Amino acid sequence: MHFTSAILRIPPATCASGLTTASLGAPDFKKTREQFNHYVSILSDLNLTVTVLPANPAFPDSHFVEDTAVVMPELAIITHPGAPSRAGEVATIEPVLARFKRIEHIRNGRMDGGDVLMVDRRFFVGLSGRTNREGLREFAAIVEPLGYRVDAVDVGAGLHLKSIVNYAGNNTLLLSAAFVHHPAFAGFEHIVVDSEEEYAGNTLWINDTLITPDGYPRLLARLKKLGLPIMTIPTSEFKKMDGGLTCLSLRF
Ligand code: CIR
Repeated sequence: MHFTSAILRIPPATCASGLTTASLGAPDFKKTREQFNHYVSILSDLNLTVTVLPANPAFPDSHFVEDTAVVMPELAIITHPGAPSRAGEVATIEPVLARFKRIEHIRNGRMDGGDVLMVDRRFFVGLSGRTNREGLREFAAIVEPLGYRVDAVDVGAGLHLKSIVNYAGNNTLLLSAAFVHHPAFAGFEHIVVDSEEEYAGNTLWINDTLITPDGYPRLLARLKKLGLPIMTIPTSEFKKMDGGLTCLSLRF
């Protein structure tokens, strides 16, 4: 697994009107943009070719671009986001991804990209409030013939699978305690993320560099033991809208 490109979308001035379950107050627009710019600069510094799309104020959550597609070496799958207010976001992503990849679609089921974790030739797909069994079935019908293994994981109360399980390189998963014994994750090393630091479990792996939210010292100490380069980044404004680091880009 090696990424050379990323697609991002500038947060819109309407970003405080997006969906959230957090009780952390409204995000500050200026600070949101600053944190976004910081994220863009980190991906560029890691030598990814970064495509930054214009803000789309009609869709307040549209900078959480990860939910609109699943991109893999062979093709890109345009999802069918589970939240009605986000379904229209895919229309502006498809023509951009079509410049890079053959396109497939989730048509009848529901799926958010935040529920899809790719680790080499495997996909873990969260069944959540946003991704349903029909979405999973359609997804598997596209990727299994290409030689990928697909495992379903019931996300329970979390927003997305990647709110609670992420890949940190070196055959290691960061996961919440409740998922440690899930059979899908057998065969991996585990770093269990403390419940108070659960948000930081959404750490981003880019070609063996880890990008992790600022302000989560216990997880940071454990990540350091992996021996990979680590960068920390402020995420307070995204957290207010249930957004983490993986949500802000499509990487391929
Ligand atoms: C939403 O609820 O859809 C957005 N406010 C946050 C989406 C976060 N996306 C992600 O974790 N992949």
